[in-house]
Amino acid sequence: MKEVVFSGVAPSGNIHIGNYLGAIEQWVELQSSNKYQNIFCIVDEHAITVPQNPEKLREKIREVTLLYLALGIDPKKSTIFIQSHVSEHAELAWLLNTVTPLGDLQRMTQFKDKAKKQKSILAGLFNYPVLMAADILLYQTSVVPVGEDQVQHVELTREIAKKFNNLYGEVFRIPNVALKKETKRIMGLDDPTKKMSKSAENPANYIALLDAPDVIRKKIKSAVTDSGTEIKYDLENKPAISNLLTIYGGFAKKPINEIEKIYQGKGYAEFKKDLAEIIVTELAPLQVKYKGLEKNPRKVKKILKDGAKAAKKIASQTLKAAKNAMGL
Ligand code: AQP
Repeated sequence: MKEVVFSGVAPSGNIHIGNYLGAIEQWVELQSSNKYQNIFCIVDEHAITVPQNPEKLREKIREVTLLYLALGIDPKKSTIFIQSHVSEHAELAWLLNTVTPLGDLQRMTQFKDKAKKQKSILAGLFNYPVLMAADILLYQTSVVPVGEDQVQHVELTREIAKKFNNLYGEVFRIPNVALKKETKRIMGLDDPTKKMSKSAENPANYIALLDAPDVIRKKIKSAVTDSGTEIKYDLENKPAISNLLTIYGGFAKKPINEIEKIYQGKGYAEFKKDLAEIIVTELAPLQVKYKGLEKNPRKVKKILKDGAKAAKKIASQTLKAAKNAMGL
Protein backbone atom coordinates (compact mmCIF):
# COMPACT_ATOMS: atom_id res chain seq x y z
CA MET A 1 0.00 0.00 0.00
CA LYS A 2 1.19 3.53 -0.80
CA GLU A 3 2.05 5.92 2.02
CA VAL A 4 -0.47 8.70 2.59
CA VAL A 5 0.00 12.45 2.02
CA PHE A 6 -2.61 14.57 3.80
CA SER A 7 -3.05 18.34 4.01
CA GLY A 8 -5.71 21.05 3.92
CA VAL A 9 -6.55 24.73 3.77
CA ALA A 10 -9.15 26.48 5.93
CA PRO A 11 -11.73 28.44 3.88
CA SER A 12 -11.26 31.40 6.21
CA GLY A 13 -10.32 34.18 3.77
CA ASN A 14 -8.67 34.81 0.44
CA ILE A 15 -6.19 32.06 -0.47
CA HIS A 16 -2.92 33.81 -1.19
CA ILE A 17 0.44 33.21 -2.82
CA GLY A 18 1.88 32.20 0.59
CA ASN A 19 -0.61 29.31 0.86
CA TYR A 20 0.36 28.30 -2.68
CA LEU A 21 4.16 28.64 -2.48
CA GLY A 22 4.35 27.27 1.08
CA ALA A 23 1.85 24.41 0.90
CA ILE A 24 -0.25 23.72 -2.21
CA GLU A 25 2.64 23.71 -4.67
CA GLN A 26 4.14 20.84 -2.64
CA TRP A 27 0.85 18.95 -2.87
CA VAL A 28 0.94 19.15 -6.66
CA GLU A 29 4.58 17.98 -6.72
CA LEU A 30 3.86 15.04 -4.39
CA GLN A 31 0.84 14.13 -6.49
CA SER A 32 2.98 14.14 -9.68
CA SER A 33 5.52 11.79 -8.08
CA ASN A 34 2.86 9.02 -8.18
CA LYS A 35 4.48 7.67 -5.01
CA TYR A 36 1.70 8.43 -2.56
CA GLN A 37 -1.97 8.14 -1.85
CA ASN A 38 -2.93 11.83 -1.77
CA ILE A 39 -5.74 13.19 0.38
CA PHE A 40 -6.54 16.93 0.36
CA CYS A 41 -9.24 18.40 2.53
CA ILE A 42 -11.09 21.71 2.68
CA VAL A 43 -10.97 22.12 6.46
CA ASP A 44 -14.18 24.05 7.03
CA GLU A 45 -14.44 23.02 10.69
CA HIS A 46 -11.16 24.87 11.28
CA ALA A 47 -12.58 28.02 9.69
CA ILE A 48 -15.35 28.18 12.32
CA THR A 49 -12.85 28.44 15.17
CA VAL A 50 -13.26 32.18 14.63
CA PRO A 51 -16.70 33.72 13.93
CA GLN A 52 -17.84 33.34 10.29
CA ASN A 53 -20.82 34.59 8.30
CA PRO A 54 -22.59 31.38 7.07
CA GLU A 55 -23.26 32.68 3.55
CA LYS A 56 -19.71 33.93 3.11
CA LEU A 57 -18.32 30.67 4.52
CA ARG A 58 -20.36 28.62 2.01
CA GLU A 59 -18.92 30.78 -0.78
CA LYS A 60 -15.34 30.41 0.54
CA ILE A 61 -15.70 26.61 0.76
CA ARG A 62 -16.70 26.60 -2.91
CA GLU A 63 -13.82 28.94 -3.78
CA VAL A 64 -11.19 26.81 -2.05
CA THR A 65 -12.52 23.66 -3.76
CA LEU A 66 -12.29 25.29 -7.20
CA LEU A 67 -8.82 26.61 -6.41
CA TYR A 68 -7.54 23.12 -5.49
CA LEU A 69 -8.77 21.87 -8.85
CA ALA A 70 -7.53 24.90 -10.80
CA LEU A 71 -4.08 24.61 -9.18
CA GLY A 72 -3.72 21.06 -10.42
CA ILE A 73 -5.08 18.78 -7.70
CA ASP A 74 -6.43 16.03 -9.90
CA PRO A 75 -9.42 14.05 -8.57
CA LYS A 76 -8.19 11.03 -10.52
CA LYS A 77 -4.97 11.05 -8.50
CA SER A 78 -6.08 12.62 -5.21
CA THR A 79 -9.05 12.45 -2.87
CA ILE A 80 -10.59 15.91 -2.44
CA PHE A 81 -13.28 16.40 0.17
CA ILE A 82 -14.85 18.78 2.68
CA GLN A 83 -13.97 18.06 6.32
CA SER A 84 -17.52 18.49 7.68
CA HIS A 85 -18.77 15.86 5.21
CA VAL A 86 -16.79 13.22 7.12
CA SER A 87 -18.05 13.27 10.71
CA GLU A 88 -15.19 11.05 11.89
CA HIS A 89 -12.96 14.17 12.08
CA ALA A 90 -15.00 15.76 14.87
CA GLU A 91 -15.49 12.45 16.65
CA LEU A 92 -11.80 11.49 16.69
CA ALA A 93 -10.93 15.03 17.81
CA TRP A 94 -13.02 14.44 20.95
CA LEU A 95 -11.22 11.18 21.71
CA LEU A 96 -7.83 12.86 21.20
CA ASN A 97 -8.85 15.74 23.49
CA THR A 98 -8.91 13.22 26.31
CA VAL A 99 -5.19 12.45 25.91
CA THR A 100 -3.97 15.99 25.11
CA PRO A 101 -2.42 17.94 28.02
CA LEU A 102 -3.85 21.44 28.48
CA GLY A 103 -0.33 22.83 28.78
CA ASP A 104 0.57 21.61 25.29
CA LEU A 105 -2.32 23.57 23.78
CA GLN A 106 -1.43 26.65 25.84
CA ARG A 107 2.03 26.65 24.24
CA MET A 108 0.75 26.88 20.66
CA THR A 109 1.99 30.14 19.13
CA GLN A 110 -0.78 30.29 16.52
CA PHE A 111 -3.38 30.16 19.30
CA LYS A 112 -1.63 32.98 21.15
CA ASP A 113 -1.44 35.11 17.96
CA LYS A 114 -5.02 34.48 16.89
CA ALA A 115 -6.43 34.88 20.41
CA LYS A 116 -4.96 38.40 20.57
CA LYS A 117 -7.14 39.42 17.61
CA GLN A 118 -10.41 38.08 19.12
CA LYS A 119 -12.79 39.98 21.42
CA SER A 120 -13.92 36.70 22.93
CA ILE A 121 -11.71 33.60 22.67
CA LEU A 122 -13.66 30.50 21.78
CA ALA A 123 -12.86 27.01 23.11
CA GLY A 124 -12.79 25.81 19.49
CA LEU A 125 -9.85 28.09 18.70
CA PHE A 126 -7.96 26.64 21.66
CA ASN A 127 -8.73 23.06 20.57
CA TYR A 128 -7.97 23.66 16.88
CA PRO A 129 -4.66 21.69 16.98
CA VAL A 130 -6.48 18.62 18.33
CA LEU A 131 -8.90 18.71 15.40
CA MET A 132 -5.89 19.04 13.09
CA ALA A 133 -4.32 15.99 14.77
CA ALA A 134 -7.54 14.06 14.10
CA ASP A 135 -7.51 15.18 10.43
CA ILE A 136 -4.01 13.82 9.95
CA LEU A 137 -4.20 10.66 12.09
CA LEU A 138 -7.51 9.42 10.64
CA TYR A 139 -5.77 8.63 7.36
CA GLN A 140 -2.65 6.95 8.85
CA THR A 141 -0.73 9.80 7.18
CA SER A 142 3.03 9.63 6.56
CA VAL A 143 3.63 13.05 5.01
CA VAL A 144 2.02 16.39 5.90
CA PRO A 145 3.06 19.12 3.41
CA VAL A 146 2.47 22.50 5.08
CA GLY A 147 3.98 25.95 5.55
CA GLU A 148 6.30 26.65 8.48
CA ASP A 149 3.54 28.16 10.64
CA GLN A 150 1.92 24.73 10.89
CA VAL A 151 5.04 22.82 11.98
CA GLN A 152 4.26 23.21 15.68
CA HIS A 153 0.80 21.71 15.11
CA VAL A 154 2.23 18.70 13.24
CA GLU A 155 4.74 18.20 16.07
CA LEU A 156 1.88 18.21 18.57
CA THR A 157 0.03 15.69 16.35
CA ARG A 158 3.06 13.39 16.64
CA GLU A 159 3.05 13.76 20.44
CA ILE A 160 -0.68 13.05 20.68
CA ALA A 161 -0.33 9.96 18.46
CA LYS A 162 2.60 8.63 20.49
CA LYS A 163 0.75 9.22 23.77
CA PHE A 164 -2.38 7.48 22.48
CA ASN A 165 -0.35 4.53 21.14
CA ASN A 166 1.49 4.21 24.47
CA LEU A 167 -1.73 4.24 26.47
CA TYR A 168 -3.95 2.11 24.26
CA GLY A 169 -1.80 0.22 21.74
CA GLU A 170 -0.55 0.98 18.22
CA VAL A 171 -3.49 2.63 16.47
CA PHE A 172 -1.91 5.63 14.74
CA ARG A 173 0.97 6.03 12.33
CA ILE A 174 3.37 8.84 13.35
CA PRO A 175 3.35 11.48 10.57
CA ASN A 176 6.23 13.64 9.32
CA VAL A 177 6.09 17.24 8.22
CA ALA A 178 7.20 18.22 4.67
CA LEU A 179 8.41 21.77 4.15
CA LYS A 180 9.45 23.63 1.03
CA LYS A 181 12.83 25.04 2.06
CA GLU A 182 12.81 28.24 0.00
CA THR A 183 9.16 29.30 0.40
CA LYS A 184 8.08 27.81 3.73
CA ARG A 185 7.23 31.26 5.11
CA ILE A 186 6.08 34.12 2.90
CA MET A 187 5.79 37.38 4.80
CA GLY A 188 3.17 40.13 4.57
CA LEU A 189 3.68 42.74 1.84
CA ASP A 190 2.68 45.46 4.31
CA ASP A 191 4.85 44.13 7.14
CA PRO A 192 7.74 41.74 6.40
CA THR A 193 8.06 40.81 10.07
CA LYS A 194 4.68 39.01 10.08
CA LYS A 195 3.57 36.15 7.84
CA MET A 196 1.24 36.71 4.91
CA SER A 197 -2.19 35.80 6.24
CA LYS A 198 -5.52 35.21 4.51
CA SER A 199 -7.45 36.70 7.40
CA ALA A 200 -5.33 39.89 7.47
CA GLU A 201 -7.53 42.96 7.82
CA ASN A 202 -5.53 44.90 5.24
CA PRO A 203 -5.76 43.34 1.73
CA ALA A 204 -2.39 44.99 0.98
CA ASN A 205 -0.91 42.25 3.23
CA TYR A 206 -1.39 39.52 0.62
CA ILE A 207 -1.75 38.72 -3.05
CA ALA A 208 -4.81 36.52 -3.40
CA LEU A 209 -4.61 33.85 -6.08
CA LEU A 210 -7.72 35.38 -7.64
CA ASP A 211 -6.54 39.02 -7.55
CA ALA A 212 -6.94 40.75 -10.93
CA PRO A 213 -3.70 41.71 -12.78
CA ASP A 214 -4.05 45.40 -11.95
CA VAL A 215 -4.64 44.66 -8.29
CA ILE A 216 -1.47 42.52 -8.24
CA ARG A 217 0.54 45.31 -9.91
CA LYS A 218 -0.78 47.84 -7.41
CA LYS A 219 -0.08 45.65 -4.38
CA ILE A 220 3.50 44.90 -5.47
CA LYS A 221 4.11 48.56 -6.28
CA SER A 222 2.98 49.61 -2.81
CA ALA A 223 4.70 46.71 -0.99
CA VAL A 224 6.94 47.91 1.84
CA THR A 225 10.68 48.07 0.98
CA ASP A 226 13.83 48.65 3.05
CA SER A 227 16.27 51.53 3.20
CA GLY A 228 19.02 51.54 0.58
CA THR A 229 18.67 50.68 -3.09
CA GLU A 230 20.35 47.29 -3.46
CA ILE A 231 18.35 44.16 -4.44
CA LYS A 232 19.98 41.82 -1.94
CA TYR A 233 18.80 38.89 0.18
CA ASP A 234 19.59 39.89 3.75
CA LEU A 235 16.93 38.83 6.24
CA GLU A 236 18.28 40.95 9.07
CA ASN A 237 18.82 44.27 7.30
CA LYS A 238 16.52 43.90 4.29
CA PRO A 239 13.53 41.77 5.37
CA ALA A 240 11.12 43.31 2.84
CA ILE A 241 13.36 42.90 -0.22
CA SER A 242 14.32 39.41 0.98
CA ASN A 243 10.63 38.48 1.05
CA LEU A 244 10.06 39.89 -2.46
CA LEU A 245 13.11 37.96 -3.69
CA THR A 246 11.68 34.77 -2.16
CA ILE A 247 8.38 35.35 -3.96
CA TYR A 248 10.22 36.13 -7.22
CA GLY A 249 12.31 32.94 -6.90
CA GLY A 250 9.22 30.88 -6.03
CA PHE A 251 7.33 31.92 -9.14
CA ALA A 252 10.24 32.29 -11.60
CA LYS A 253 11.84 29.04 -10.35
CA LYS A 254 15.21 30.80 -10.12
CA PRO A 255 17.77 30.72 -7.29
CA ILE A 256 17.95 33.97 -5.36
CA ASN A 257 21.63 34.65 -6.20
CA GLU A 258 20.73 34.57 -9.90
CA ILE A 259 17.96 37.10 -9.37
CA GLU A 260 20.33 39.32 -7.37
CA LYS A 261 22.73 39.29 -10.35
CA ILE A 262 19.98 40.29 -12.81
CA TYR A 263 19.17 43.35 -10.68
CA GLN A 264 22.72 44.44 -9.85
CA GLY A 265 22.84 48.21 -10.24
CA LYS A 266 19.08 48.42 -10.87
CA GLY A 267 16.54 49.96 -8.50
CA TYR A 268 13.53 48.76 -6.52
CA ALA A 269 11.04 50.13 -9.08
CA GLU A 270 12.34 47.98 -11.96
CA PHE A 271 12.58 44.89 -9.74
CA LYS A 272 9.02 45.36 -8.47
CA LYS A 273 7.65 45.97 -11.97
CA ASP A 274 9.16 42.68 -13.22
CA LEU A 275 8.04 40.80 -10.12
CA ALA A 276 4.43 41.95 -10.62
CA GLU A 277 4.49 40.76 -14.25
CA ILE A 278 5.90 37.36 -13.23
CA ILE A 279 3.11 36.87 -10.68
CA VAL A 280 0.43 38.05 -13.15
CA THR A 281 1.72 35.63 -15.81
CA GLU A 282 2.05 32.69 -13.41
CA LEU A 283 -1.44 33.15 -11.96
CA ALA A 284 -3.17 33.69 -15.32
CA PRO A 285 -3.66 29.99 -16.28
CA LEU A 286 -5.06 29.18 -12.85
CA GLN A 287 -7.52 32.08 -13.06
CA VAL A 288 -8.71 30.91 -16.49
CA LYS A 289 -9.18 27.34 -15.21
CA TYR A 290 -11.04 28.68 -12.17
CA LYS A 291 -13.53 30.53 -14.38
CA GLY A 292 -14.09 27.36 -16.42
CA LEU A 293 -14.77 25.31 -13.28
CA GLU A 294 -17.25 27.91 -12.05
CA LYS A 295 -19.44 26.97 -15.01
CA ASN A 296 -19.50 23.33 -14.00
CA PRO A 297 -20.91 23.09 -10.44
CA ARG A 298 -22.33 19.59 -11.03
CA LYS A 299 -18.91 18.16 -11.84
CA VAL A 300 -17.44 19.77 -8.71
CA LYS A 301 -20.29 18.46 -6.54
CA LYS A 302 -19.64 14.94 -7.83
CA ILE A 303 -15.88 15.23 -7.10
CA LEU A 304 -16.65 16.24 -3.52
CA LYS A 305 -19.25 13.50 -3.06
CA ASP A 306 -16.87 10.82 -4.33
CA GLY A 307 -14.05 12.33 -2.25
CA ALA A 308 -16.08 12.25 0.97
CA LYS A 309 -17.06 8.63 0.30
CA ALA A 310 -13.45 7.56 -0.25
CA ALA A 311 -12.23 9.52 2.79
CA LYS A 312 -14.97 8.11 5.02
CA LYS A 313 -14.00 4.58 4.11
CA ILE A 314 -10.51 5.06 5.58
CA ALA A 315 -11.54 7.40 8.41
CA SER A 316 -14.24 5.07 9.74
CA GLN A 317 -11.74 2.20 10.06
CA THR A 318 -9.28 4.30 12.06
CA LEU A 319 -12.01 5.71 14.29
CA LYS A 320 -13.32 2.21 14.97
CA ALA A 321 -9.82 1.03 15.92
CA ALA A 322 -9.32 4.04 18.22
CA LYS A 323 -12.67 3.54 19.99
CA ASN A 324 -12.06 -0.16 20.34
CA ALA A 325 -8.62 0.43 21.82
CA MET A 326 -10.08 2.87 24.37
CA GLY A 327 -12.78 0.43 25.47
CA LEU A 328 -15.67 2.35 23.89
N1 AQP B 1 2.61 33.08 4.79
C1 AQP B 1 2.69 31.79 4.53
N2 AQP B 1 3.81 31.28 3.93
C2 AQP B 1 3.91 29.95 3.64
N3 AQP B 1 2.91 29.07 3.92
C3 AQP B 1 1.79 29.53 4.49
N4 AQP B 1 0.65 28.94 4.88
C4 AQP B 1 -0.17 29.87 5.41
N5 AQP B 1 0.40 31.07 5.39
C5 AQP B 1 1.63 30.91 4.82
C6 AQP B 1 0.34 27.52 4.72
O1 AQP B 1 -0.84 27.41 3.95
C7 AQP B 1 -1.58 26.26 4.38
C8 AQP B 1 -3.01 26.62 4.63
O2 AQP B 1 -3.10 27.49 5.73
P1 AQP B 1 -4.31 27.34 6.76
O3 AQP B 1 -5.59 27.39 6.06
O4 AQP B 1 -4.07 26.14 7.62
O5 AQP B 1 -4.21 28.62 7.63
P2 AQP B 1 -3.02 29.30 8.32
O6 AQP B 1 -1.84 28.42 8.43
O7 AQP B 1 -3.52 29.83 9.61
O8 AQP B 1 -2.73 30.40 7.22
P3 AQP B 1 -3.33 31.82 6.94
O9 AQP B 1 -3.25 32.03 5.48
O10 AQP B 1 -2.62 32.80 7.79
O11 AQP B 1 -4.82 31.78 7.33
P4 AQP B 1 -5.55 32.49 8.54
O12 AQP B 1 -5.27 33.95 8.38
O13 AQP B 1 -6.99 32.13 8.35
O14 AQP B 1 -4.97 31.93 9.79
C9 AQP B 1 -0.85 25.71 5.60
O15 AQP B 1 -0.05 24.63 5.22
C10 AQP B 1 0.00 26.87 6.05
O16 AQP B 1 1.17 26.46 6.73
